[in-house]
Amino acid sequence: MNTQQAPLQALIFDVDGTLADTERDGHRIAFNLAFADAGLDWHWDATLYGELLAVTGGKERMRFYCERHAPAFLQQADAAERIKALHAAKTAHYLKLVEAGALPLQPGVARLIAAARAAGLRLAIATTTTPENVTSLLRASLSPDAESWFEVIGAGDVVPLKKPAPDIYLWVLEKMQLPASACLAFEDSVNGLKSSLAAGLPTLVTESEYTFDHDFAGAFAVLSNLGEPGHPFQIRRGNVHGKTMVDVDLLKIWHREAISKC
Ligand code: XBP
Ligand code: MG
Repeated sequence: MNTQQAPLQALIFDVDGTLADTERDGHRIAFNLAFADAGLDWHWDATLYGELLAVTGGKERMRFYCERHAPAFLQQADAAERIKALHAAKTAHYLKLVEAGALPLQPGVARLIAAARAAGLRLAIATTTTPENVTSLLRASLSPDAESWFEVIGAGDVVPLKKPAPDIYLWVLEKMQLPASACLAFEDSVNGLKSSLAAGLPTLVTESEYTFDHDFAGAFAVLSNLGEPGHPFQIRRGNVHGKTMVDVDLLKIWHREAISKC
């Protein structure tokens, strides 16, 4: 079969902002706890953190912060090791927050994942965050065995270039042995969208706390969230074909429309 006409086979999800709103009350808190543990006077308030989110990846984000606010830190011969150690401490704090149930899933995520599994769609993850953060969130918020629902989990430093580079999505596609035209991606940020689009993936955007004002040009639809029964999504852009929540039928329609334009 011509891959351009391939039916929808797989869904590839971003994690932070897409599965759960993890940044302000998760990653940010964990960074600040790690800074305090290390005796640093750095504190990332919610506004500053929004600016720092321009850079994906925790180690990269700390370096970006230092370049602007603590350049002397980077002059140290062991700056890279110290950033690595801070990041390990941050991950430990983040995992505790996740395990405590501090980061609930976005509306419609559990419902759509269950429906996709029931429909036989293959599932994968493509994220810049650390692998343990993903598995822990899946276990805490979906099911103790939810990690096994995802055929491929592409995360963290498995590729050298993080989003907005396409590398993590291309890595996942390669592992799944699927063309981009057989998949849909789910993203919440402009960096994520650039990454998925550059990998050739038709992409649905659902907004998150820090991303509602991003420019989502290129997404086939932009919604407030996936919607739940009785709690419809709000449509920012795109044709939802009369639906009030995203379901597998709607994904198949969007996928057909997207690949017919390729
Ligand atoms: C998510 C991120 C991540 C987390 C931090 O971006 O930028 O870096 O904030 O994770 P996306 P780590 O949703 O586009 O993948 O600290 O584990 O790197
Ligand atoms: Mg994201």
